[in-house]
Amino acid sequence: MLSPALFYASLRAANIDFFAGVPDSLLKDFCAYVADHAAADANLIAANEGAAIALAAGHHLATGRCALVYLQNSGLGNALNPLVSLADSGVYSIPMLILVGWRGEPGKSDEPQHVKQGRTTRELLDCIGIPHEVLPTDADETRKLVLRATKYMHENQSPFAIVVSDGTFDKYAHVPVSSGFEMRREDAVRGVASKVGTSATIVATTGKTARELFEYRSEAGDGHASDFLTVGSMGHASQIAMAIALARRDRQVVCLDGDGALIMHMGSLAISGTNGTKNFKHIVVNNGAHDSVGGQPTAGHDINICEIARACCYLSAERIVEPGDLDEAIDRLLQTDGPALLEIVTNTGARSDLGRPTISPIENKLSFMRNLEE
Ligand SMILES: Cc1ncc(C[n+]2csc(CCOP(=O)(O)OP(=O)(O)O)c2C)c(N)n1
Repeated sequence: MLSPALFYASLRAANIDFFAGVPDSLLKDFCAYVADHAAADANLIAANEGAAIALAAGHHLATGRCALVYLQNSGLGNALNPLVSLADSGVYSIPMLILVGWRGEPGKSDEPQHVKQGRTTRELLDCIGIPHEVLPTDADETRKLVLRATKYMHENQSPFAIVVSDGTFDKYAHVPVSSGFEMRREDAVRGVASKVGTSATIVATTGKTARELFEYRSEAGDGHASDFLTVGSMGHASQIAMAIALARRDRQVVCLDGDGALIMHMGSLAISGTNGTKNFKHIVVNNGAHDSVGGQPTAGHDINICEIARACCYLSAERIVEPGDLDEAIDRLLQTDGPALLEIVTNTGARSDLGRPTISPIENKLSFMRNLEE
């Protein structure tokens, strides 16, 4: 295993001292080390992976140095456009080092949403002409790789990628900061699912929200047909929900979103606010973190999501913090005309024994579509 400290030191020795990215579970120990050791203004958790590429580009334009961009391979799609139309040697030719968490690596078992992404990660990098190597666990080999990458970036003035297999990094003891809020995401998810029941439709966001919803439904004997789990496609649950709400105006359609996901594609709020129908209800469980992949902070607790929603033409937006307010707030949301938003502010954290959906995405889709036809 590789020490995050050693990798960080190798990067610093190569003059890489600006970091931007979207966190990933495979990179969480390295990301936690960077968070504890880089200055706050030298480690920006970006809205999405494309924005992280743009931050690295801006850093290079201002300083002439290369930044490190960290991302899960799921985020390569978000990064693709600025990689080929900004950083590419045929356009502005901007060097940067890209650290890619390799979910779904061939030969390792992973969730369905990671399988194709994992199989095509290196092909995708080949296809856009970004050279890449797998991060070794040996200290000397790692230092040599960083030197090779640096030499390439300087000589070619273009990006280089390092792909990181599961289990590469040693554990780094990171003490998560408690925001002090009483509720946890799971309290909110369970509260919503029990109130909304199965007559309404829920579209849940990527990560532990969908997993907690799935577990609640199994325990409650509700079945899973009224929920769409959106196991991948982070940030897009609200638009899936909105289009369902448009097509099925007789149904309450609830998007159960996360703050990281909301921020990732925040532009969709404007579209939901201006096109969302009466039956479109948007719940954001705001724990101020990318909790599902290690608890790295988002801007969620610093921004005013309700004000943003109102400014985007949502007809109403309410924020609750106290567990005792949850039931009534959900009742109000369901009774109010949409597009309407409810922000539930929570702390981070999840049960360590949280399970994963035991039905496949296709089973989820088919039973969900059958349920919608009823
Ligand atoms: C495009 C993309 N980038 C990154 C990820 C990795 N990822 C999965 S869940 C998650 C965090 C989601 O944060 P939030 O929406 O706030 O929900 P929370 O986990 O805090 O409940 C991340 C970064 C992903 N699945 N897809």
